[in-house]
Amino acid sequence: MRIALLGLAGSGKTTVFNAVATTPAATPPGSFQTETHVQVVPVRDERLERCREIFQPRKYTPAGLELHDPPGLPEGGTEGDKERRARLLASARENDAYVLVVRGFTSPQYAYERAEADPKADLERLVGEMVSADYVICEGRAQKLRENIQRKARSMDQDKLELAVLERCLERLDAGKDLLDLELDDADDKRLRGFQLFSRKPRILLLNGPGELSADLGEGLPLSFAGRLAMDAQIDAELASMDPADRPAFMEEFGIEEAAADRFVNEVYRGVGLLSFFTVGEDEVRAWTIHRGDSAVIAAGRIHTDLAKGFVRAEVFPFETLDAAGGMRELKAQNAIRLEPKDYVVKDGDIVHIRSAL
Ligand SMILES: Nc1nc2c(ncn2[C@@H]2O[C@H](COP(=O)(O)OP(=O)(O)OP(=O)(O)O)[C@@H](O)[C@H]2O)c(=O)[nH]1
Ligand SMILES: [Mg+2]
Repeated sequence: MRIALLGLAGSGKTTVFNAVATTPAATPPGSFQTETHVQVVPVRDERLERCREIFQPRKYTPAGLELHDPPGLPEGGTEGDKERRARLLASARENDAYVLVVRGFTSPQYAYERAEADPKADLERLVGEMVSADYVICEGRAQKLRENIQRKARSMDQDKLELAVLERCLERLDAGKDLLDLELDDADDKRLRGFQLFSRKPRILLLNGPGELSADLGEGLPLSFAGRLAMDAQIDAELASMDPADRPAFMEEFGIEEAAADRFVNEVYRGVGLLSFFTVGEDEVRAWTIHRGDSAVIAAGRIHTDLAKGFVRAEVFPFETLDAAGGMRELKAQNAIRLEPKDYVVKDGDIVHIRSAL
């Protein structure tokens, strides 16, 4: 899973990145950022830790979210600003989901158009940029297809089908509607996938600052949110940079109940509809991320494409059964391992072993 932080310049994305990631970004917050920071954020899971205890594996690999922190979208209406925004958005398209970071703190130290926070206005602006970037892509391609059809190009039949789905998208974008809940058959979904539209991907709203998340933030916009959270990233980043031994006292002082990384990961998992399944053994105990509703053969493919190709059956049992049994020998004695076919829907916390003919 590849997740990107998107926001206006100086909304605190890099500070959020530092609060969530294991090591701080190369460009410190507040300085001019040109590169995208990337880091895999480990998904902490007590169930996996218990598996480690049981198997004492040589290798231990938690699930990870690949987090990207690109430079922010500059404000300003010059041609240069517009081009830079377009370029930054274009390079952010290949992510699976987005966390939209809006500034909820006042700061005179950064080159903002205004020092005061106005999360509602900033969010409207950001969403507007994303939607119009999608519009430009759909319209540009639709124009090209209309020309092809008019001159009866060889690809005309396919072009007509593609144009039809793009026109449905354009109509919705025009009406200020999301494309996430636009129901498409598999063929149309595939036709659209290559465009990597923001409006077809899940987003989470993150208010960065000391304030509470007001219930109406994010309402009534053309893009909807699958999850919402507030974070005082500067404090959380400071916490993340501390010696683990000093953290509890700091958390107590600032009334922080859960580390930002865990809240962030949980909200992304919940919002995007992700779950973890585990593979276990003395060699390795490992967690894998898939989407809710994914089948056993998709899970197999996450581990290795050969396992999906040669899929015979999946041996499955829930983590809780192993936890209660205390070990594999006890579990086997209880006959608790099920054999499941390709289309079995994998559950969160399933422990899976793929039987493959390859
Ligand atoms: N008071 C306060 N300041 C913050 C917070 N988060 C970030 N800042 C400050 O805001 C400024 C911008 O923070 P960055 O994290 O660099 O913001 P950014 O979105 O990564 O900026 P760009 O990469 O330039 O778009 C820095 O001076 C931060 O110290 C916060 O939660 N509270
Ligand atoms: Mg930054």
